[in-house]
Amino acid sequence: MGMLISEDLIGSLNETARAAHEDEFGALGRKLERRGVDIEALVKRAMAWSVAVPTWGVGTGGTRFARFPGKGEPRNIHDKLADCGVIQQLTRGTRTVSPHIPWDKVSDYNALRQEAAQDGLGFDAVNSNTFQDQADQALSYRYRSLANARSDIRAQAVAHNIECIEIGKAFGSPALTVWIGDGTNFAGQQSLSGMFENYLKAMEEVYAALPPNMGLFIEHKMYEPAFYSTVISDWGASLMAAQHLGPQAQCLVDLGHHAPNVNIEQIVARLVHVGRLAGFHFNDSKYGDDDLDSGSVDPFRLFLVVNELDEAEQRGAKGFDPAYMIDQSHNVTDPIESLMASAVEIARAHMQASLVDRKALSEAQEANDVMAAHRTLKAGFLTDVSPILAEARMRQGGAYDPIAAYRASGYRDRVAQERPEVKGAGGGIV
Ligand code: AOS
Ligand code: ZN
Ligand code: ZN
Ligand code: ZN
Repeated sequence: MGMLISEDLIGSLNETARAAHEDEFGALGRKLERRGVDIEALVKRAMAWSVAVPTWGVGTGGTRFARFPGKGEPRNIHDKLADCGVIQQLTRGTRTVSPHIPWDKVSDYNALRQEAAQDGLGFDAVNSNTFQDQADQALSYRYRSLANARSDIRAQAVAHNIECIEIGKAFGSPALTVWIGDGTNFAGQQSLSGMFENYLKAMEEVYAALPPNMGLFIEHKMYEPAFYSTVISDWGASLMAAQHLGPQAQCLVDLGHHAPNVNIEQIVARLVHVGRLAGFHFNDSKYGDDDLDSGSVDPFRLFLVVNELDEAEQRGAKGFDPAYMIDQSHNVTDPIESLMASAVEIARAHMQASLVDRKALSEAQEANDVMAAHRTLKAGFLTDVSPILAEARMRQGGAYDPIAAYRASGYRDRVAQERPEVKGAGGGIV
């Protein structure tokens, strides 16, 4: 498919913005120089950054109450790849997609890999799905999957995950991500310890099917869809499972999957310490797993999490190689716009964290100079790094303003002509 948005259009819009951009980029460069920071090194760092887009994220999400589809919804994985290609073309910071099985099921995964490569995309972790029933499925997951009390249902869930590993091999995916909805809604419904043990036994079989270069990412979530108990509810259960399974198992942190006010950056620090941080699902939230756009509610919290990652990277923490993905549900915006804005906000947090003077910070911490330490950290957050992000995008052929370029391109109207309108229905997508 190649370039989805006209390169001439991107180029001419960038030219229009050029004079103002150079002025602002120059001013930021001088400001950073006074702090002893080389802006050129930061631009290179920004250019190397990438976060994966989930294939399901380009479709309109929903809640359990309703879904309101937009114009030109992607009909299949091919349309989804095209939309992801647009996001990458304009932002140049989303080089991979994270597929979901069975939603992205096709007959030839190698062909799909080629197709994605034409849009400049590779594949990130494969996500399995045993939280829904599929049409052709023998046994129901109503009472859940890998932790089910029934061994035949567990076996079906294991087989699905092993199929996902096989698909991941064809994609060149670095990992399989397993998030399950398993848990209970009634006290006494199941044995709390029995469910965890069933889960571990089932996951042992999944783990045994991994090729040596593939990770097994365990994603915890405090509650929902199960509301009384959840099998993998927190990083404690996740870490126990990972340590039980072996070195290829790691803990994935979704920012929406914790109790309100939990210090997620400290969880990150603990998982880095033990060498088990698989990576992230980025989003923002106010109450729970709201799946709002990254950085839209509390950009400082996003910064604090990314700051922990930057700190771990700078000091060369052992085994530190996390996978980054966006995991959001876009209900009231064009998903392509939301994903581009989110990719930019995550990249912004990465740049802000890169600006933290780690030496000054550890000196202030050593001296117990609380205010100096805080101000040193905050200085990163308070720097407007927009010109660096724009420069990094434009040097790679991306857009000065991705959303403005997307709107000017008329892409959504164009695809709406080929993609028939879908009517909204009830229950949505997580
Ligand atoms: C569910 O709450 C999790 O965030 C999952 O990571 C993800 O949203 C799901 O696997 C997508 O279907
Ligand atoms: Zn109500
Ligand atoms: Zn997630
Ligand atoms: Zn979630």
